[in-house]
Amino acid sequence: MTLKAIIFDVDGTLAETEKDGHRVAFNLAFEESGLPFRWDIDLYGKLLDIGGGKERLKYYLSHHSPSLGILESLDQFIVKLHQIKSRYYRQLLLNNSIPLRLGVKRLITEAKENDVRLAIASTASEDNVKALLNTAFDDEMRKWFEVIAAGDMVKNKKPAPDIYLLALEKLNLSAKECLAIEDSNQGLTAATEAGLTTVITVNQYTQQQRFDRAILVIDHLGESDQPFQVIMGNSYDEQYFNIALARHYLSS
Ligand code: XBP
Ligand code: MG
Repeated sequence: MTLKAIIFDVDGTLAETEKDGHRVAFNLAFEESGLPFRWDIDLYGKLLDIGGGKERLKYYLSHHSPSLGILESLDQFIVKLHQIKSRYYRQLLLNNSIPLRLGVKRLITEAKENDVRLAIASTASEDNVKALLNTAFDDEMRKWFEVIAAGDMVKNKKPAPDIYLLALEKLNLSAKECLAIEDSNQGLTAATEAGLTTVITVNQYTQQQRFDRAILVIDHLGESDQPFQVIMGNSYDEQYFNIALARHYLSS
């Protein structure tokens, strides 16, 4: 099959947003709301198993809520807390914009030059995905992402395949014509269950995870002068992830 589109995960894949972005924003929201706990780097790594900020809050708070004296329903409380968190997250991006990972800008430029379409499939809420795209890309490049599938657009978040199926539907393409780029095990499950060939770029939080169903696992997308390290898979002698390599995987 010819490669028609690349579908990118956002958090951890386009940029390392979790540790210094989302996590910090959650803690600022806890502080503003008078909540007595904070999420340190290790704990947050474990909580990342729960996809979606509201779902992560619900999981954590439901173990602590009896002692917190929350008067309204837990779901209402979480919606408000998540709004506060999202405000802080967007402020953090504006003040300190979190850089794109190595090779991301080059790959999407190469995709555009080769008429390979671009899409997003993220567990994060749509506004938070857009906030990252707005701060990390210029006006022109941002428009290259013609499909954004995110957050509550589907009922079941990753590892369910729903968000990838929605991205494929919006692209009007079959899974066989697209490649997914992910950073986590849940993301890999979601993408492969949707039928997508998937490449993993690991990060600090995901490097110990298993990626048996990935076609390629690398440390980052790389650049011509900064080669990637192959953790698993055949890189066909390429030194960095490019469109030629992406095409190999769909044709093999
Ligand atoms: C990552 C997530 C998100 C973020 C928080 O999504 O699981 O929930 O941690 O974002 P992905 P929100 O890797 O699929 O991009 O608070 O906006 O949910
Ligand atoms: Mg991710």
